[in-house]
Amino acid sequence: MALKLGVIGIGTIGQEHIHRCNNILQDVKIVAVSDINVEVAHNVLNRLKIDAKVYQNSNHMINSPEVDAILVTSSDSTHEQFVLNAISIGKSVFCEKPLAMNAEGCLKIINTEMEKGKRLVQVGFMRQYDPGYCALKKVITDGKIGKPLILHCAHRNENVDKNYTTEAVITNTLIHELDILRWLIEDNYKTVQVIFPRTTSNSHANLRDPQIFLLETQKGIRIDVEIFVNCSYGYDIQCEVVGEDGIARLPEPSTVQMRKNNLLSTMLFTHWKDRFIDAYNIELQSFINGVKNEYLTGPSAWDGFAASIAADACLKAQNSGDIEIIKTLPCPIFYN
Ligand code: ISE
Repeated sequence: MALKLGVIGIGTIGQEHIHRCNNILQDVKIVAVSDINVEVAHNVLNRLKIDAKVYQNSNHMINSPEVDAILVTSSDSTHEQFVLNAISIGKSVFCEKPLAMNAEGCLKIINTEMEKGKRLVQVGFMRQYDPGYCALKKVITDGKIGKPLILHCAHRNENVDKNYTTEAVITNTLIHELDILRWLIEDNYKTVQVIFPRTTSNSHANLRDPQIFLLETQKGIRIDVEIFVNCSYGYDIQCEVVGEDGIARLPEPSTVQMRKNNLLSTMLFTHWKDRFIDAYNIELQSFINGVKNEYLTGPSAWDGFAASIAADACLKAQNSGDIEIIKTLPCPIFYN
């Protein structure tokens, strides 16, 4: 029997997930969606040719016996409460990142999940399923470049809208790096400092762009992450690991090479939904299988919490200009 899903929020990622659930993935059906704007929701469902019930009140949808599990794809600041509402009645939730706006919010989710006695939450850290990052991790864990010493990373978006702020660089974008780098090198963060280079003239009033995050891990690895969300040339994710015996780089996604007009070129993606399409498909299928088998294995609420502890320190460092401590807690057996 197909897993019956209800989706909260039908922005870009909500629409992408609805489409993949009903057209690409196995054993799943979108039966309901909720959005404050019911008319827009109906229009989106018509366009996607999906027959699902539309709710204005997301909590009514969460409580509906017609819905087995929930996808939270609403705006970032609403995630925490929807996840809490769903897991309090024992329903599994796939929640887009960030799990909550700070570590305190993630901790509430962790405590509720642990009280329920089983994993109910998977966080949308899709890069853990990206074939490129998985291959890079294998090179590191196989010891091919020796112990990692330094990581150079960049996360560039072509542009962002006017609502995007200096803080959102951390809570909405850097949060992916904070998760994936911790996963990649199996280490926790110790400190962070934020550097603001000259701001691009493509930015706007409430956004300092680009920003550089200098992180140190507990094993002494140094990481620099450039976040540049108005880079204007495309969507570009870079990661280079400098090890004792060699260097390993995240592979470029493969696109066709062209020779034309005196140029040798390959296409760059312009949007994250295309760059990470395989990872999104695999992560969501893993959630669906996990709920059906009553055993979730994907990025957990603890991963969401660990990334948010680091994000909180990054926010502090943005304001202080100092090196801020990242206080990591030991992971409970429940999440091992
Ligand atoms: C967006 O929400 C994502 O999750 C993308 O992966 C990230 O690259 C982008 O910066 C975010 O705004």
